[in-house]
Order: sequence, then C-alpha cells, then structure tokens
Amino acid sequence: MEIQLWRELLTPYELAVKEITVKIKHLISEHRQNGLYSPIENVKGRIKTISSILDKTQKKKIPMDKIEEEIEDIAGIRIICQFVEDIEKVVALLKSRSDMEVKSEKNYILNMKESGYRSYHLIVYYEVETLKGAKILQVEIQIRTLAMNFWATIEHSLQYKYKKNIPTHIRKRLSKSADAIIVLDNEMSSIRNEIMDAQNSFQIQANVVADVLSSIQSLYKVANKREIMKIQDEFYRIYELNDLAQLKHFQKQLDIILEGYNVQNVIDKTE
Ligand code: 0O2
Repeated sequence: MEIQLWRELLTPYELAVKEITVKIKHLISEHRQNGLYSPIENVKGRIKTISSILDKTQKKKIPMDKIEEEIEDIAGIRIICQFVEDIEKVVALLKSRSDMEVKSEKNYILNMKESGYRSYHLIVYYEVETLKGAKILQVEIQIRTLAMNFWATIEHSLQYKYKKNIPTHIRKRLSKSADAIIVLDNEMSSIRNEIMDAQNSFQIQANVVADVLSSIQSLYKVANKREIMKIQDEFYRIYELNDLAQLKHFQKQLDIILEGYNVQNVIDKTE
C-alpha cells in the first residue's frame, strides 16, 4: 500500500485516539474538581505503527482490504488505575457511555495469560467525523493497575529484544515477578481506604485553596488595597495552620464579603 493510502487509513484512528484521550482526561479532572476519588489515574493513547500492522497481517494472514475489520487495535487506549477495584468501575463507566459501544471484552485479570500478563481489554466501536463524513472505528481499550502496567511494559520490551523468544530462565523470572505483582496489588487493595482518604483530603485542600485565591482575585476589582492586604495576611496565617476546617470557614467568609460587594467569584463569572 502507498504511503498516502496508509495516511488516509490511519488519520481517523489518530482522531479517535486524541478524542478519547481528551474525554478520559476530562473525566479525571471532573472527579477531582468535585472532590471525588478518580478511579482513573492516567490515560495514554497510541496508533499502531505501519510495521506492526504489517507484522500482524502476515502473522494472521489478513488480506490488505480486511485490515480495518480484523485488526482491532489500530487505535489503542491504555487506562491506568491505582487499585484492582478501580478497574471494574472504569469498565462500568465506559460501558455506560453513549459515545462508544462495546464489541467484546477480555478479562485477563480473572484469566491471567500464561505469560503472566494481566489487564482488562475492551474493543469498542467509536464514531469520528472526517472530511468524508462519519466513520465508525474499532478501538482497543486496555485497563490495568500501575503495577500490572509496570510488569507488562518490561515484559513487552523483553519480547521485543528477544523477538518473542524470551529465554526460559528470563521467562521464569518474569513469571515470579508476575506473582509478586499480584501480591503487591492485593497489599495495596488492603490499605486502599487509607490511601484514598489521604489523596482525597489533599485534593479537597487544593480545591479550597484555589477557591480562596480566586475570591481574593475578585476582591481586587472592588475592595480597597488595605482590606485586601488584611485578607491576604489572614489567608497566609490560616494556610500555615494546615487546618482544612478553618480554611473552609475562611472561604465562606470570603463569599459573604463578595456578596456584600455584589460580586461573584471570578471562576463563576467566567464560566
Ligand atoms: P502491541 O505491540 O502492544 O500492539 P492479537 O493482539 O490479535 O495478536 P489477541 O488474542 O487478539 O492477540 O489479543 P490480546 O491477546 O488481547 O492482545 C492484545 C494486546 O494486549 C497486545 O497487542 C498487547 O498490547 C497486550 N498483550 C497481550 N498479551 C500480552 C503479554 O503476554 N504481554 C504483554 N506485555 N502484552 C500483552 P499486540 O498487538 O500483541 O502488541
């Protein structure tokens, strides 16, 4: 196939990867802005390289005109979670979306691969708008924990290095480390609530500080300098106390002052 034709084939997949990545990143920030724990830690996307597509067509004897039908992971999204429990939440979240339809799923967490590979895979149909009109594509979404990702990344590099023939002694080590990853994920799950509490209070504090700062910014437009300086000093004093309740109380007081000036917080005004 000519390079130009490859470009035509791959461009809509690039768009799908960009769109889905942005949407998932937005989900993370929506959770965090609302002071909620995000089951998604981060997301990455990639388009399969032409050489990797060609390797697959040769290996699986796929005719060139069946590439889009038979290669399901031309567009690939990888969602990383902190805990195993988050994975099913993410799967449910994706299944409930109206902008994608699940074609198939593979649960390599319940059914670990012989290699030791663990991950949850969804193949979804996703529609993009191109110059030639709407096009429905297949996208592979892999969902796994940070620990599973660590193992899979290393193992993938070794597969590449040894051209898929990893020596037995290294295979054995990989298999042992896959077991260690299961133990690690289980240990992390057992202190999940503790970790989530710590992360949540950090996020809530960050949100309150952002609100306070934008209120002070709004006051700059209406209040006199002396009053603002007093408020600012008070903010620094409270901030150093490291007491979330006091910070929240201070934010409420700022809201009342702003109401007195008949001004809304800068964030509300611009939205
Ligand atoms: P790459 O380089 O990541 O794109 P198939 O993908 O069609 O050969 P199958 O059974 O249809 O095989 O799909 P499967 O097993 O669900 O694998 C799809 C993808 O999951 C792989 O894509 C890998 O990304 C990942 N994967 C599956 N098994 C393993 C494994 O043992 N180790 C690692 N590290 N990753 C795995 P590709 O195209 O093989 O590779």
